[in-house]
Amino acid sequence: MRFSTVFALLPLIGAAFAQTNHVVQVGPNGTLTYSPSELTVASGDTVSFQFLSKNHTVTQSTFASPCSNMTNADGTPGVDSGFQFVANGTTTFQQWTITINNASAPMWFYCRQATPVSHCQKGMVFALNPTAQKSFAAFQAAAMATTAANTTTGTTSNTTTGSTGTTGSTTASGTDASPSAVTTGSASSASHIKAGGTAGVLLAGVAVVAGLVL
Ligand SMILES: *[C@@H]1O[C@H](CO)[C@@H](O)[C@H](O)[C@H]1NC(C)=O
Ligand SMILES: *[C@@H]1O[C@H](CO)[C@@H](O)[C@H](O)[C@H]1NC(C)=O
Ligand SMILES: *[C@@H]1O[C@H](CO)[C@@H](O)[C@H](O)[C@H]1NC(C)=O
Ligand SMILES: *[C@@H]1O[C@H](CO)[C@@H](O)[C@H](O)[C@H]1NC(C)=O
Ligand SMILES: *[C@@H]1O[C@H](CO)[C@@H](O)[C@H](O)[C@H]1NC(C)=O
Ligand SMILES: *[C@@H]1O[C@H](CO)[C@@H](O)[C@H](O)[C@H]1NC(C)=O
Ligand SMILES: *[C@@H]1O[C@H](CO)[C@@H](O)[C@H](O)[C@H]1NC(C)=O
Ligand SMILES: [Cu+2]
Repeated sequence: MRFSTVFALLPLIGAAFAQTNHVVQVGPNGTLTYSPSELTVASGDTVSFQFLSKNHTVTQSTFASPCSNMTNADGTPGVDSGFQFVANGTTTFQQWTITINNASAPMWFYCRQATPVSHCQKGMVFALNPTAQKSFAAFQAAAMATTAANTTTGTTSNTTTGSTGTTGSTTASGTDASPSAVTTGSASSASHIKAGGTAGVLLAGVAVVAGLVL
């Protein structure tokens, strides 16, 4: 009886610390896409973005403004991988990993590359834990309907907000992802990976992940 109780608890302990790493390819086969384009993940899971072509970013935005940087309620910016250039013929690729702290808060991302075309307006967006009300399809459709003015500061003639063309309008929708929704390693902590490598050796943001392994 005593032993069966102990063994019965083990799977629960394992589940409490279960943590899955999800891999998202950025620009596979030279396309302006994230693959997959949406994921449903659990709190504590990690998502590793692998930059496979061109010169893309993974940048947090909001459902309301898909192609603009997110600003958190406390004024800090959302997470951003920075530009990750991939030279032709590259065989090792940069990877950027984030840890999801709150699976109940959907998170929205876009590619900031605007040259020679806006990748976001081409539909290069990504969603974590979208909902029926706020779906990936709706998010991507809004991104593709974005005008160039949204991604360029200082050029809009819209003065109704009182602050010209900055990210002021994005703070209003910052509740989509609280500051605690994600923990991330910086772009400089991105690890090198080889094509076809396995997820087990790819984790960046080691400090966060290690905190879960007790
Ligand atoms: C990339 O191309 C390869 C070979 O054609 C194909 O197997 C793979 O599914 C493609 N990947 C994506 C994400 O389209
Ligand atoms: C990547 O794109 C950014 C933004 O367009 C640009 O500033 C940067 O120079 C590019 N990097 C390379 C290596 O071309
Ligand atoms: C783009 O800007 C327009 C006008 O300011 C705004 O109505 C619209 O919501 C913005 N769209 C996105 C996707 O940010
Ligand atoms: C978006 O965020 C990045 C990274 O912090 C920054 O370099 C860029 O200037 C921001 N873009 C806008 C339009 O604010
Ligand atoms: C890489 O190859 C593609 C396809 O051949 C080409 O369009 C692009 O200009 C090349 N990029 C660089 C940086 O050489
Ligand atoms: C997680 O996100 C949901 C939805 O935004 C929010 O209601 C909840 O307070 C958040 N939980 C924590 C612990 O931050
Ligand atoms: C100007 O900005 C306001 C507030 O963001 C928005 O409601 C309005 O639709 C915008 N007008 C135009 C013409 O973009
Ligand atoms: Cu891109």
